[in-house]
Amino acid sequence: MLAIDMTTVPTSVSVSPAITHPPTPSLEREGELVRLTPPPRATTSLAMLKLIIGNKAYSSWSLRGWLAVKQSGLPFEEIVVPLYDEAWDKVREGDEFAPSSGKVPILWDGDTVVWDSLAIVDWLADRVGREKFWPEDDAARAMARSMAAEMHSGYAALRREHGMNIRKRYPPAPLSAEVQAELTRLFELWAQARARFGGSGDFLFGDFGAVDIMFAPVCTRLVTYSIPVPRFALPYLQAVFAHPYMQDWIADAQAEEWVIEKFEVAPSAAA
Ligand SMILES: N[C@@H](CCC(=O)N[C@@H](CS)C(=O)NCC(=O)O)C(=O)O
Repeated sequence: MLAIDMTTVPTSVSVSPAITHPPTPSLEREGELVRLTPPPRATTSLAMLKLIIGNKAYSSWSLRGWLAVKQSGLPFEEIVVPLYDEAWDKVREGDEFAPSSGKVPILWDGDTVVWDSLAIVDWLADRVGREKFWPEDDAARAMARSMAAEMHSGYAALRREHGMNIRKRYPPAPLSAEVQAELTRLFELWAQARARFGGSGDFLFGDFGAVDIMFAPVCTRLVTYSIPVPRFALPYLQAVFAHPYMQDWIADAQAEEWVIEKFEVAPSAAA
């Protein structure tokens, strides 16, 4: 992991390795040199991916982006930027943050940028093959895509009231009606996915993929806040936590020294 402090965050896009191209055919026309084809552009595939993320302890969207890049199998440089510290406002104004308007995760693929976790999943699926992220079966894939999108746009109360905090364990506490309703919906979808498409695999659609990536921070919240989980979901949670990528992320989160006080507040006090 490359954890860097704010002063070393690059403020400009990294330069791709030098690439040599075959000469472009050209012709003379009335003394003017005219190119027959535009000069070939450097393909993004030759530059190493660069992923900018926030604190591993707290940044749930960063976890999704990071898992997606890991799942792609592509080599990448990882830049961890501590959120909301004294340098944050300045750092998020930097060139590399501009496309996302200062939010993480941001994936630079050469001179191409993708931000927003679900877009990053899709970009990488296009790059390395859909099968690494999405089920092959049409009905399964339709449900998987819907669930991933629903996670991305929904479960607002759960996200608001139970922020991700990998390092923390709170005792069980009453849940708001909104959160309870969202969890009912969530477990219903998990149960359907497992029953219809889980097969012999450990994850929602069998193999680890985009849907598990999108729900990974929910899994950590369930543990952090000691939220009761239906029996069928326990093996799924265990599989998510046992996944090597999750193990790596959690170890890094535990080792992080940054503390964001506003995210260290017990949910009852926060409500
Ligand atoms: N919809 C975006 C959400 C990105 C997001 O809100 N990231 C948070 C960190 S978890 C962030 O950058 N917050 C900093 C800020 O809003 O100033 C995604 O899917 O990536």
